[in-house]
Amino acid sequence: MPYLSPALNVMTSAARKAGRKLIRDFGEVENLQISLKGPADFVSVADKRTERILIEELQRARPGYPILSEEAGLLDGPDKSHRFIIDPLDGTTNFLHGIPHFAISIALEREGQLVSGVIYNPISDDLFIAERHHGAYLNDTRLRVAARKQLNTCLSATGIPFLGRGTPDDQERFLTELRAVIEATPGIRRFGSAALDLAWVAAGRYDAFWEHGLKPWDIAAGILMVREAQGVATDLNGGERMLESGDILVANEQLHPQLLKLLKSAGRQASSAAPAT
Ligand code: 2AM
Ligand code: CA
Repeated sequence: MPYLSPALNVMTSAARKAGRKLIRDFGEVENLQISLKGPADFVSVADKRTERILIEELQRARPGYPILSEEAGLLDGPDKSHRFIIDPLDGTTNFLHGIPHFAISIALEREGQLVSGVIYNPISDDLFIAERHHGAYLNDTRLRVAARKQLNTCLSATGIPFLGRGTPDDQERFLTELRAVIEATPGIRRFGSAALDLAWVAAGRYDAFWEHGLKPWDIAAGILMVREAQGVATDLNGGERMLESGDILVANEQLHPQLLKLLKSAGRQASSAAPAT
């Protein structure tokens, strides 16, 4: 059975409570697909409502902790040694299109270190949890990253830049990376929820995941999840500044250095091809 610290217990029940609301709202979105206006406004209300439930639950149990949240920004609190980092709905585009692949993500930092994480897909009822030094679990099953060692067997997930996000150079770098990974590996997936991508690497479903320009709430819980499943998580320079830079690569110990080398060399290739400014 997984070890549930008191904080992880609070985070898990907050995620489950908010998840029940998301399930009901998701049913409504499926109905709205056929309306001319579409479900966009409804989804943004659903997103904020889920955030409110999470914040209420977390604040009730841990009133002094600051909370960094996707919609509300930073809600400050007097306890400077802790911070919750939450995403009420990761995979909004999937939710909006009636695709049942999205999650609630909640992380807890203590003294600047990630100590607890929850990623919950309410539709599949997959509850991923991690506690520093106590492992990562999917429901009651302990997680371990996959053992595949070679790039020619490595299934990766990634995120594709969208809605003009990033500069043309960022997009060029991504396309160069994509080409390098396409040439070296048997498959790449883009499922649209960074939190679930990370949880799935922890669960050994994907062998690796990389993306640029993510936000702390997309990845904080997932970083702990992967590490507690014996995986390696770094930024794309091989450093620890994932939350600051928004760039991330996760994989097992054998694949991580191979992918890092591949992606770095693709990044160099893209920047040397870019016209001087
Ligand atoms: P979000 O659903 O909470 O916004 C994947 O690329 C990550 O980028 C997701 O975790 C997603 O988080 C975020 N994202 C924001 N806008 C997106 C879009 N239009 N398409 C795909 N992902 C998007
Ligand atoms: Ca997100």
